[in-house]
Amino acid sequence: MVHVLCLNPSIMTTWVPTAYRTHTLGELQTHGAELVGKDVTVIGFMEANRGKGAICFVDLRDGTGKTQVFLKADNIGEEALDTVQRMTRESTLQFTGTVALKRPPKVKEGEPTPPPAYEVLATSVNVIARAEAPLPLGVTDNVKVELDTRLDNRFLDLRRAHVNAMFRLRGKVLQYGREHLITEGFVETHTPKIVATATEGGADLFPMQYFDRPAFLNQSPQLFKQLCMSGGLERVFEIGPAFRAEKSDTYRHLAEFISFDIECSWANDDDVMGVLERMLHHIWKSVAEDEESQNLIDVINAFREEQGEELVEVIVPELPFPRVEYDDAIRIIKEKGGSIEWGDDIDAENSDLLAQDLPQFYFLPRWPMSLKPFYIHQIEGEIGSTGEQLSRGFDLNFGRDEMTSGGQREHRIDVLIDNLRDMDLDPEEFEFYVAGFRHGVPPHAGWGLGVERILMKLTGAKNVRETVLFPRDLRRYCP
Ligand code: AMO
Repeated sequence: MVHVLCLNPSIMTTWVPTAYRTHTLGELQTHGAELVGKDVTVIGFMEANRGKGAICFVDLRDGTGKTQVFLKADNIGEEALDTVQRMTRESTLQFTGTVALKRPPKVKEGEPTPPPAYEVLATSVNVIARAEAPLPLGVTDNVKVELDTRLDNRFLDLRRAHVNAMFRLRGKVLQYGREHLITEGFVETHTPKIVATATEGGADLFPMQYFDRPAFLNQSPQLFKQLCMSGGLERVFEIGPAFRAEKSDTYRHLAEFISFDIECSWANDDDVMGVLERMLHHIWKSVAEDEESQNLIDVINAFREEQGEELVEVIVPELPFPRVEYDDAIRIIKEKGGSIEWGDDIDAENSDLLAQDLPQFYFLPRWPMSLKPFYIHQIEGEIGSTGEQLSRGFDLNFGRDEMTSGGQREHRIDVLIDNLRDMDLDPEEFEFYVAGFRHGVPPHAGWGLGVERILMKLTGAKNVRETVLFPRDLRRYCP
């Protein structure tokens, strides 16, 4: 089955020819009428070759589309023709030739005539790289391949249209997210990934050697983005790697993921929930409305249809997202027969019960302080139904899965130090962070969003690894 590849060249406003091609294959199709009779040089992967004797047809694919190349012994010479006829699939070939209107396919009566297509009548060929045969996995065949085989051969897996579309869409999602935050006055920052202390708890740290001292890979930009607030940057965001040595071997846990973080001064938990829902609304709306993203979703759906899987529907979520306070969430889960007690974390199975009525995005605000990290602000004077201190920490779920954690932060240095001690952490070890609170810090709030989990929801992927080029998990760190 042949899928149309993805990028729409009409959206590329500044196409610049390169040393290896004068035109992309997508461009040949969208601008074919203007190019008929002109000489072009194109390059791509050979999906298939057909024809024996004095002629041959090549299906050539690049990152923007596909084009048929027609070879005739009279034009190209017998030796070149023979080379192409014996070429292996997925080899890289460069052709020079003339653009021509392709003969229209025969259509049955009553069926619509397809739009005109264009081909290249080749006058020369250059074999850039011959692909070894057999391929470790088929690029265009409709054969089920195990995820491990795919990840071991990701370079080839990526040539499959729906996989390629996933990563182009990933880029779009980040673009829309950035775009939105910039309109709300956020500035993009980068914080260190090599750190001296834990951020999110000691157990999940990857140790490393930093010259002659021990160090760690950072679990989250948390402490540094807060220091930016102390420094008066007011509104920052970061899209960068976070590392967790989690022993969880599940469909949604990675050892390295991309954390999309914000931190916002003079703001509380409600304020940053607003930023989050507006950003996600913008992302979903843009995917639903931007032609290029729609094209990518269509490619993903074409594959899903072939596999007999449910098609992805991009449903733009309504604003505001529902909010179910922790207290109420526990009550609802209990009413629905879930096994949970006040003070327990809400795992995916119990979230399934909430998701019966809330299949999309919903916030879970006001968690017990005991379940949240030391940097979260408590809600003065507010206690839950069992008398425990409530916090300004929240989660955002999509159905059963957690997408985001966030909250207002503790900005009062004395309470912060107490919180550290209460959680058996040594304030001395956090001196670089606590110091940022000594000279006054704006009240502030923020959140961290798992990019891969968002992509899962948008594309219907069942495993978070599908959304990562080269995933790192309990078992895999190569390639
Ligand atoms: P938290 O630890 O909940 O919060 O992480 C935030 C979000 O990151 C994603 N995530 C993961 N994704 C894949 N694999 C993992 N192992 C993994 N761990 C987390 C989830 C999660 O909701 N500092 C806080 C955020 C904040 O308060 O600003 C933090 O890191 O989608």
